[in-house]
Amino acid sequence: MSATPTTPSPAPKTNIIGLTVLDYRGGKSTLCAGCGHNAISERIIDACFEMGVQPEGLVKLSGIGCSSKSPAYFVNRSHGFNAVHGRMPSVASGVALANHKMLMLGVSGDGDTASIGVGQFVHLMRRNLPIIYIIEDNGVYGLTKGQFSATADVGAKLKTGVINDLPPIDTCALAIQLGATFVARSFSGDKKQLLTLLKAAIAHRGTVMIDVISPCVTFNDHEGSTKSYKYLKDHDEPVHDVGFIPRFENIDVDYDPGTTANVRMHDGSSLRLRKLDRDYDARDRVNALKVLAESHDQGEVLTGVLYVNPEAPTFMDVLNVVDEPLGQLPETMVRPPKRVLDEIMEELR
Ligand SMILES: Cc1ncc(C[n+]2csc(CCOP(=O)(O)OP(=O)(O)O)c2C)c(N)n1
Ligand code: SF4
Ligand SMILES: [Mg+2]
Repeated sequence: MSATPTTPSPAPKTNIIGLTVLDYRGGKSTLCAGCGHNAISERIIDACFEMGVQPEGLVKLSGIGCSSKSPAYFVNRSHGFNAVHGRMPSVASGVALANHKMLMLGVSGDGDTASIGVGQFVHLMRRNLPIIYIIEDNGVYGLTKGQFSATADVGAKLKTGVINDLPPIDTCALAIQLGATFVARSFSGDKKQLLTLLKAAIAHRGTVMIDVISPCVTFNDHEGSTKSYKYLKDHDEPVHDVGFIPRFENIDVDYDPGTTANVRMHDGSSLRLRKLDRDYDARDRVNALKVLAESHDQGEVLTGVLYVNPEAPTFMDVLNVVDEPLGQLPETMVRPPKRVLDEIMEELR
């Protein structure tokens, strides 16, 4: 009896560097099923695959929290550093200085960033260090059973009935005010928008800060929560449709010049902002702060690219860092000769 011929399965899709999406996978998530953080990890995998990120050229950084566990769930083949609670920015600064050729991706939580880590966060934002800094924002400390964080809205209610009466820190407004050069807000449930933002973030040179509302299904997804799936679905207000054109794809010019702003990124790719009824220019910093304040007063969650400035010098430009990674320079280049050290000692006499 002859065996029935089997049709070969199609070869998996590969990206510009010949890898499949499986090459960007991480370990199995131990977070709660339905946690917004899991959806964000999936989008990071898709964005790295679609942008052809070299896994070994990626450094994943985080602090402490459910959100900060996420880097274990994407791009296994990269480097990773899980810092102390709220202290990821100083570790990231060290990594950037040691090897600025790496792509740096930080994942933090609203507690890790806006509560214990706010001191480090503000200094990171004012340096324009090349890093993608994602806040997985659920308004609570998920890992320690759901206490309010500093991004919780006034009047938000915990499962236990406790009401928050302190005003929230708007991390996007803070980042814009302090000098971050790509500031966006999104929602873990908005696959298309989040993927587009992450792809644009990978192409940006400078500090990218994306606050992603990411519901905690275990402690903050009930009636009265302002970071729940239902609240976001009812109050999400996109500032524009976001389109991103990577440099290695054909540029399909299907925009209307009267209603679209194109922003050219440093790697030659461009970010396309399609304005809807609101005449929004993401390059206007003062206006970005104004619309954020207005939307907050109206109880809206503005999503999209709120502010972008692709021309600002990065921390590496300001420091005039040599092109070769500092961590790879030979000792002969980093150690001053005895004569120079003797001169310094002489000056100190
Ligand atoms: C120095 C220090 N203080 C407190 C804690 C306890 N702790 C662990 S995670 C966490 C908050 C995490 O909240 P968030 O960053 O919002 O992450 P989520 O779990 O909500 O994703 C706290 C207070 C700690 N680990 N270390
Ligand atoms: S406790 Fe909340 S934040 Fe933590 S994994 Fe579960 S749903 Fe996510
Ligand atoms: Mg949190």
